[in-house]
Amino acid sequence: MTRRRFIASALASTALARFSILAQEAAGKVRLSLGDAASRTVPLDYLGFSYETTELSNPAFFAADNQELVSLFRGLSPQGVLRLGGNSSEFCWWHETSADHPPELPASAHGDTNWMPHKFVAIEPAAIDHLKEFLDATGWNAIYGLNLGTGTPEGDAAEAAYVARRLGPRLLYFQIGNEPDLYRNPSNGLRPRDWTFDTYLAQWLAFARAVLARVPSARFGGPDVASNPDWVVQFAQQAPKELPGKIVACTGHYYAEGPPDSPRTTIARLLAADPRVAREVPRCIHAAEQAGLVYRMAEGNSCYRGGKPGLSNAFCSALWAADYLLELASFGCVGVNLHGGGARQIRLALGGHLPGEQLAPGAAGLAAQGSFYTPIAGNRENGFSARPVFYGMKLAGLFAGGRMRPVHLDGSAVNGSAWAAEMPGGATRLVLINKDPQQRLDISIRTTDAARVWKLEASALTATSDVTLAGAQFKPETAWQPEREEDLSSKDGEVQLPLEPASAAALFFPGSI
Ligand code: BDP
Repeated sequence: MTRRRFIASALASTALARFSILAQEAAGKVRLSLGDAASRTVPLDYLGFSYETTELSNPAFFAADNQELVSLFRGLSPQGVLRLGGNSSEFCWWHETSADHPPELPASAHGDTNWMPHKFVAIEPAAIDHLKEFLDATGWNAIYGLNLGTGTPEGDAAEAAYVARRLGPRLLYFQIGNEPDLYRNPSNGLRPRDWTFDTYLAQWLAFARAVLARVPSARFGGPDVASNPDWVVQFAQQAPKELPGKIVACTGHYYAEGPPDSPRTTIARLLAADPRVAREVPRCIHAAEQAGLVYRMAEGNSCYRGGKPGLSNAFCSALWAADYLLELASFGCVGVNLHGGGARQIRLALGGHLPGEQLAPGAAGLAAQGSFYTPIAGNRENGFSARPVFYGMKLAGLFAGGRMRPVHLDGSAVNGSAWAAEMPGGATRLVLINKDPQQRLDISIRTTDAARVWKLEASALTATSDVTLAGAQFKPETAWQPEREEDLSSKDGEVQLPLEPASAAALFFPGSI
């Protein structure tokens, strides 16, 4: 998961690409124009969260009467995708009857150099019953991760049968195994060193066939890799031939930075473009589409190993998330799930480690409210709140249902990006992001139409609590509404937007521009 530094060297001009803004006119001045809309639509359920499966060990968490959590899910999107999985999905066992038992703990599951759970957690039917009610209350659907690492085909089939029966159409598909490309690494250790894609696929198919024997209507996504795009391509090419019509999605994960204790995990690097995304994600999407599948980024966030305090929970992560989610949408990715949940669950998923806790004074107190990267912090006892990254997701979600349009920028050396979409009915939406902490960006758009503007703002890239979108904060007790909408009228055939350093804006035009 190493990250290569991006050196802006040329103005990206390919359709639907991400644009770096290069020196040309006076610093900070940018002229923007749009190309034709893409043929595909950003799905209405583009946004999603990913949680550890162990979150289900408390059946009161994903429950319809957990009103604050329901409200924040609905506030993010009226329809989204909740993915359950992560490392902990490999160490959960299905406890339906007294005959069910946890598997043997693998020999690898101990010690300081192993980053997988070191104990098993039971999931009981009541959690699935409540999950169904939670999904109904939010309007969301689910992707459910089954245990390949330590599970058995029969055990998974029994769990899948209950989950499919209970969730019904709210279940989009199953995944089997989390990040199997890492199983052979000593920090994971779920399989021996000679583990390959071929051995993986053979085992995956045996599990999928066992599930299908119990649940003929089951659908699957995979391979849910941590970082190996070759496995995605191989999965797309081989798995659907073995199970025609049963596999619907390819899935992968992406963490922009990490680990949190590395000196290289900085805000500056988070906000610089990562060429790995533009290189590898389109390749995975292409492979999926060749096989008639979609591609979803089912897990990820700003920084792996639980996130980094001061970065993952700060405003910089909102700007990162808006840009990253829209970049993936421009490639044709059908959705992105950002990982989070309670620090307790993430620590357990990482073999008892949560390195961010040692990094800053107060970090342990912060962890008491949630993992550092979680978009929603809190718990039922103390209430829930939206973290900055949530706001970035919300901004990107404004394009759901629209068709992305390529953006052409002529401009100066500022770290920013611009995204556009044609919405149903012909309206145009823009998201403009200024990631530069010092330089204002003056954007001009040639149009005679006026725009409505929502600003995404905070006092600094490191701000953790004063983020607003259109002047309003997300509060679990009330439905979010914009409080400060600005109107930008056109003068001399141009709309001019001054975009403050470290901020973003959504522009709404009533028609095509
Ligand atoms: C991913 C795992 C997830 C972890 C996350 C992390 O799937 O369970 O919580 O990394 O490192 O690899 O934070």
